[in-house]
Amino acid sequence: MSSKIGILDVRSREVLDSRGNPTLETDVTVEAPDGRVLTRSAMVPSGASTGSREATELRDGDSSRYLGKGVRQAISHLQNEILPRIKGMDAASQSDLDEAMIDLDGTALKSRLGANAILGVSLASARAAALARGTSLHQHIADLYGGAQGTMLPLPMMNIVNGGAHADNSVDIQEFMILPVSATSLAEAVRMGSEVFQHLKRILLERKLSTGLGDEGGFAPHLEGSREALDLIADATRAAGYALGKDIMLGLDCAASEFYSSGAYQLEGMRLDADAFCVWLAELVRDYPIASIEDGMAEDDWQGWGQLTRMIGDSIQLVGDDLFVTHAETLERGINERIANAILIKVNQIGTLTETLKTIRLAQTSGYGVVISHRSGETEDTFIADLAVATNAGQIKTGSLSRSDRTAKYNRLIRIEEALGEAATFHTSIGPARL
Ligand code: 2PG
Ligand code: MG
Repeated sequence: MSSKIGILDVRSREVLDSRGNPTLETDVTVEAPDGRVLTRSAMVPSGASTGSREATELRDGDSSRYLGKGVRQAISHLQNEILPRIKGMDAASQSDLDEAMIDLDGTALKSRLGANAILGVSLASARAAALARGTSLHQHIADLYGGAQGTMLPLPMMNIVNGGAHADNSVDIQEFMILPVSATSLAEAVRMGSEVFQHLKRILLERKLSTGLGDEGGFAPHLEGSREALDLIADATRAAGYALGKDIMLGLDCAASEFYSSGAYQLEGMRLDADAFCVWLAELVRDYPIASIEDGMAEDDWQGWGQLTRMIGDSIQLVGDDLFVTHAETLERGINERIANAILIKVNQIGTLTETLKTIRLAQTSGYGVVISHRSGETEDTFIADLAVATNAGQIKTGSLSRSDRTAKYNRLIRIEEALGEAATFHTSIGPARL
């Protein structure tokens, strides 16, 4: 009997993401070594504040359907090119499979076939292979990754106030996150986050501020600026009975590329050069217990990034998202130039599981922190929860404590923690996990 998990078929369809835009749901059917025919699926996420060097999300551009956002071209590439190439390949040989699709595409950013077409196959194949092997997805990915025990539950960074490209409010900073560092388990961290979230809602209501939600399920009221958002979160934390700076730390995603133009950072009515913006951020860190800042500087402002890293990189986590776009070579440049000290990992920024694991490996072996991340356009797919545990990433960013596209990931982590039982550990420090 062969031990191969042969790919029999691939199918894909347009389904809706959390913003109501179409995305791919891709099924991969395999034949297990014992002859069972099994099918598993994956859905592809989509960003709003995207880095300019991200892998290409192929959209039809046909304005008569879904305002041009249809993904039928990507689906037809799957049927006509990807399926004939990978049919019969072994779903357990993830790197061979991913390399075959990368070669077939032949472009740097997967723009010919579409990174969305390729990613769906890559993730669904991993799921099908796990099922055929009779193992959980996180264990299967841990086996692919090698070295990691795959038992560490990540510290969640919960985005409870949404701004920037994720909300139609007056807040320029994109994400205000809480990090429940005194939790002793993932389930407890989720409970703490939920309690702060509910108190925040009550406080917003009392102050006659909107409790409408942004794309990632955080509140999106009109506010004076970042300090008002941080003060509201501080009040909610205290009201929930937690000590800010002890039980709960704060995190930001500035998504600074979104408000950087003509060499200046333009936010909250100010126009700051890189020097002045670094000082502005350093003052926020001085005044609030902020433990992590993502995309504090714009993706093209490597000089500014270097300066920010020198200024506050020893005391807090600085996460590169649009800066590194989950790209190993770009991360390598960052490591060599001492830029940032952590990386955000998004599977659709790079387009295959194999390349994602390679970038995580590079970060971990270089002492950089790893934050596995959702996109603002998500689905009910929970792949990233398994990915975070499998690689002992230590941190995950997957939105607020509301909206099923966000809570699905927390709920999946709760189940993984329960299934791991005594073997489960929980990462409570910010920065690189001990491997
Ligand atoms: C980010 C992400 C996820 P988007 O900037 O980190 O929070 O947003 O998916 O819109 O790029
Ligand atoms: Mg970001």
